[in-house]
Amino acid sequence: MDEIIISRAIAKSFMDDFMDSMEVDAAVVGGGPAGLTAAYYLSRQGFKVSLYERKLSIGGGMWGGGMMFNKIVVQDDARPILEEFGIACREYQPGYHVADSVEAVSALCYRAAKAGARIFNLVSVEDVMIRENDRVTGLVLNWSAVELAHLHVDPLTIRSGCVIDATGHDAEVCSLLTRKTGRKVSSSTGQVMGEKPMWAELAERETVERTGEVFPGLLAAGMTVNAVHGLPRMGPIFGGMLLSGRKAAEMAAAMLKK
Ligand code: 48F
Repeated sequence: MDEIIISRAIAKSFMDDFMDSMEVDAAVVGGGPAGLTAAYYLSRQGFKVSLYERKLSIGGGMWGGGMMFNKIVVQDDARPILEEFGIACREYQPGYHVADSVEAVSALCYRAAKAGARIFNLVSVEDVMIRENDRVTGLVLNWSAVELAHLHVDPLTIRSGCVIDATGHDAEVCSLLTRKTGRKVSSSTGQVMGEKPMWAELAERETVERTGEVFPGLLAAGMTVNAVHGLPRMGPIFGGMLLSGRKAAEMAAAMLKK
């Protein structure tokens, strides 16, 4: 065993993937359930997709289920998505299906990667690229370690046909867009309004209904939708995240085909 060959294999393979991802069809920010689902459905259709996740582990807020009881609940509408991913679930009572959160995250991650999505963990999106036609055309990336250590290191940039903000409760891409450029997103105030108190039924319905383009070239999926539009949170029911991710993929695909 030669350590240098191992090191070369890692560095070269990573750089090949990174170089090949400099221009993609869709860039997903955030590796929670919404982002992973969107990445899977887009990749499965043959689109070139990269996903950036700030943390070491992919999965966002799904690992911990509810209050660290590592089970999740989904409603009837979302059960076919669990089945599509091969995630076992059982009906707890009519309309409420329970799955294991560790199995669910693992399956979402595995199937997204197998479908062809390039998943880059430990990478933070710190800015967007906007071009003359006032459209989001790419992302500005840096290592999360740089961010955490507050190092003054300039980032790198990728070009993308569209961007999906799936960064969860903080709606980070939408927030930085409004903050840095003064431009408005499609919420009623034009700003990221912030999520409202818990109301599972309403939040689950609206998160799916309001999933979509919030600025030219930029779509919101998952909890980002609730944060942008000032919708309630829903807690550990995850069907809306999966359905929103799938809808974002459908809308992105339609946009890319134009
Ligand atoms: O928070 P997260 O799981 O968002 P989601 O997919 O699902 C929300 C649920 O987990 C739950 C809920 C609904 O049941 O209330 O909270 O909408 O995943 C978002 C991921 O985005 C990453 C973050 O680390 C997390 O894993 N992230 C956030 N900002 C950035 C980022 C950024 N600037 N760059 C890269 N990754």
